[in-house]
Order: sequence, then C-alpha cells, then structure tokens
Amino acid sequence: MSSLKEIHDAVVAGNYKDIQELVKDAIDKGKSLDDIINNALSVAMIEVGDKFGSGELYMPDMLLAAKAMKTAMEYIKPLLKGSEHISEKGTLVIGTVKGDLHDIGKNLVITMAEGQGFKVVDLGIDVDYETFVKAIKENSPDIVAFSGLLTTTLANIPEHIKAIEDAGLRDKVVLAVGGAPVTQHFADMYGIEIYAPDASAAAKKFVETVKR
Ligand code: B1M
Repeated sequence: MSSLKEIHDAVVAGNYKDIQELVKDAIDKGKSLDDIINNALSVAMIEVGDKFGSGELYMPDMLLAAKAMKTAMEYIKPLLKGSEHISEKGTLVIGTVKGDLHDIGKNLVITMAEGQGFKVVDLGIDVDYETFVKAIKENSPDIVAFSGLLTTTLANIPEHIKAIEDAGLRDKVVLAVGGAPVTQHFADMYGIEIYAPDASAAAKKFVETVKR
C-alpha cells in the first residue's frame, strides 16, 4: 500500500495513535509535505464528511478523524516552517465565523500562511463580530480572513463585514474568505477581495496581496 493511502486510511479510521509514524514514514520515502497534506489528509477529511452526510459514519467518527488530522498536522507544522524561507511578509488576522466550531481548515490556512512568513493572529472558532474589530484595532493586519464551514453560519459574514465598516476599518484591511461551502460568487457578493478554495491557494493569494 502506498504511504499516502495508509495516511488517508488512518485518518478515515480515526487512527490518531499511528498517524505521526505514518507521516514520518511517508516523508522518509520521499513524499512531499504538500502531497501529504493535499492528497492524503485533506482528501480523507472530505471523504469522512461525505460518509457522515450519507449516514455511513457518525459524530464520534468525525471527531476521531479530526483528531487524527490534527495530530498529523502537529508533526508537519514545524517541518513546514523549516522548509520555507521565513521573513515577515505581513500580518493576517483569521477566525472561524460566529456560530461555527470547525477549525481544521482554518488551522491549515494558518500553517501555510506562517510557512510563507506571515505573522498570524488566530482568533479561534465561533468568533464574535466585536472580536474581529478589536483584533484589527490591536494588530493593524494587512489581511482579515473568515473561515466558514456551515451554510447556516456563512449568513453571519455580512454582519462581520458591517461591524468592520461601522468601526471605520473596512478600507484599512483586505478581506479574505474560504471554507468548503464558500465560492468566488459568494466573495464577490459581499465585496470580499480574496477567495481561496484551499490553504495553499490562500497563502499564495496573501503573498500576492502584500506584494502590491
Ligand atoms: Co461538521 N459539518 N458539523 N464537524 N464537518 C461539515 C462541514 C459537513 C459538510 C458534514 C456533512 O454533513 N457532510 C456539515 C455542514 C453542512 C453544511 O452546512 N453545508 C457539517 C455539520 C452539519 C456539522 C454539525 C451541524 C453536525 C451536528 O452537530 N449535527 C456540527 C456543527 C457544529 C458547529 O460548528 N456549530 C458539526 C461538527 C463537527 C465536528 C465538531 C464533529 C468536526 C469539527 C472538528 C474541528 O474542526 N475541530 C466536524 C468535521 C470534522 C466536519 C467535516 C467532516 C470535515 C471538515 C474538515 O475539517 N475538513 C465536514 C465535511 C466536509 O467539509 N466535507 C463537516 C478538512 C479541512 C482541511 O477542509 O475545513 O474545508 P476545510 O478547509 C479547507 C478549505 O475549505 C479551505 O482551506 C482548507 C484546507 O485546504 N479553507 C479556507 C478553510 N477555511 C479557509 C479560510 C480561507 C481560505 C481557505 O481564508 C481565506
């Protein structure tokens, strides 16, 4: 079995105990970190979601899969930083929108942005409108990113933007959005400058934005 398939299967099975060993083994066999993240870990989480959606897996399975993914990323994160040329490129404030508790994708975006040399202020999950505003005032970020995984709570994004506008901060930051149900059309609807379908694309767009 290929090492990527083993990692994929371990995440789907929620096998967080062996995951770091499997990742280490794949790296030793020459697999790139990018390959491991995009073609094993992320793909596995999508499969878990599909199986949850179809009733094949249940909530505890999703939690275990999430734990396996996180455990793998704990191993990968320091390697990713070490593999990049680090020079502080800009500041990113990021959080999962109000009402939403998903953070794996957001954390992946953080890992990639840090790997590109960004200082990242992570506001966590279920972030209030005021918390984003306070973080912008305190950190003067170049980019403010919203992560959203639930269709229901994406509806809170216009309120997040309104709070930033009301505080007179809208023209001081570039806004970004991403998450499984988010589209370019959604970003355009609310005048959000950056949409990225995945963490690598997000980091790339962040770098392009601060270069301008
Ligand atoms: Co949730 N959940 N969940 N869940 N969960 C989804 C999202 C769902 C699609 C599953 C399904 O039904 N098929 C569904 C949402 C349906 C919808 O609204 N369209 C769902 C549901 C319904 C729920 C609950 C309501 C279930 C319940 O209680 N009945 C509940 C909600 C809780 C809440 O938030 N209030 C819930 C809970 C959970 C867990 C706690 C069990 C767990 C989260 C654990 C955690 O995050 N710490 C969980 C999980 C694991 C998932 C799935 C299976 C996987 C999400 C994930 O981590 N993906 C998910 C299924 C799916 O998405 N297909 C599902 C891997 C991750 C790497 O991808 O997060 O998409 P993703 O991030 C990507 C991109 O989207 C992008 O880059 C990332 C990396 O490439 N990206 C950005 C993300 N943020 C970005 C920000 C950017 C740019 C790119 O800024 C610029």
